[in-house]
Amino acid sequence: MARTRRVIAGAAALILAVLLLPSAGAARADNPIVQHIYTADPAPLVHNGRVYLYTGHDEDGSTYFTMRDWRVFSSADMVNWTDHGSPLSLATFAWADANAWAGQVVARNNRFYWYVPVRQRSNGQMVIGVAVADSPTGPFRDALGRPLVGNNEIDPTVFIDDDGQAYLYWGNPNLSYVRLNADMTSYSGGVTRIPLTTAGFGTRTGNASRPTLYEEGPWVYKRNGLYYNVFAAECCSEFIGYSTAPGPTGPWTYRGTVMPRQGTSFTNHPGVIDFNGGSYFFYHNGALPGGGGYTRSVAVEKFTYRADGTIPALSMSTVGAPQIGSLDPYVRQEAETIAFSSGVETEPASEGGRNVGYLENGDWIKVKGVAFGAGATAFTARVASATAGGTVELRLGSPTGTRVGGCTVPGTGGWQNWQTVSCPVTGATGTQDLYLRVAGGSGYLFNLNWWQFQR
Ligand code: FUB
Repeated sequence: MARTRRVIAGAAALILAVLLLPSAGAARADNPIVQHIYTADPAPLVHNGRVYLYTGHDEDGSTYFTMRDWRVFSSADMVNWTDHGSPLSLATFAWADANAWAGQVVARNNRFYWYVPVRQRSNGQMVIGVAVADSPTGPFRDALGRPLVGNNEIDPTVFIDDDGQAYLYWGNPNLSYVRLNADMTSYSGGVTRIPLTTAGFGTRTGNASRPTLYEEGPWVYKRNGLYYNVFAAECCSEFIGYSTAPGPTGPWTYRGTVMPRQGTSFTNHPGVIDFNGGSYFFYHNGALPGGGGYTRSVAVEKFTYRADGTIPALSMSTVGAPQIGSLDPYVRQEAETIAFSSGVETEPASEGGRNVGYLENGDWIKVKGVAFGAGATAFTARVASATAGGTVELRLGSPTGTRVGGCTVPGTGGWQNWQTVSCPVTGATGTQDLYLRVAGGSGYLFNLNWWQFQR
């Protein structure tokens, strides 16, 4: 079968946009977090020293919220993100037929529960489904074989209080919640609607049916004894506002703007975590080439709460969050661990996990903050090629930076026929941004599964 390639419109414009960004090393773009597909509706989860970032997936060229699956990425340093693919899709829910929209994952009982809004086939209404997995990267399975709850509204957020009581909130245009049972897949009591008062959620003018700023996308959490509800406000376009409360069910007090209307997406969607001593705000915009309201991209900013617990107003940036620590090149690294890239795609690898593929001459992967220390002497990579192969060039600082090595990749007889190649390295010392640059003839050259340097 012919090898096909999903092409994000304007890939050439992406390269141009990246080249036009500020050139100081620290200011090089790391937002949006994912460059090879459009992502939306970020839902970060901290687990075992990593951030797992669950997202929706806007289809290329979409002119509506055409979304069929969800995606997972993870990072230990907030800049190099590993693509774990799609462990949950509409196909997981036999009773759903469309709208894989904004969800959230929570961990409990050594399991991971993913609450998502989808359209129920039988009546065309939006409902909330729940999938469960034994690992944060799945695979996820339908926990119930039916919706958990439904009132034709969207955007679940889930929160487990210190006393073990879990709450599931959701809604647009209303805001409702249920008390989840300890099994996380059933609830006790009925659906409670949170009063949308202007004191609680701010005042919207000119829309009699929606008197408050609350629109959709709630993200509820607790920090230092204070309960937060960060949400998409007004429409359209949306900004991000937030409210606080002394308890999980209110009463809520509107606190102001977290992120003003920015970017080229008319929606935005919050996800907030504390990780490794820092606080991080995830959101989406239309920053990729071809990007917009239906072709969005997830990004992140680091921030600091004020002493009284309020959140300062944040701006979208192309810089993103600072790196936590550095990346060790002397242990095996997945090729799909990427700070920024141009021209690459990822796909399932026959050896497990994913590989980077559809690589053509000039494509590159940036891996940020690679700690070479006293110096690397060699580079090893797991490669495959159904054509004549090419060269994986090792460059520092930029795609055209100092070349410290280059491994020849032979034809291996197939895109999933894997071989290990090695080559010498000179001049890779200290901590550097590493660029794996693809060189060769025309067409697709080779695939890359993993790589590792030797001292
Ligand atoms: O991604 C589809 C919908 O757009 C989400 O459910 C909303 O929060 C908005 O981001």
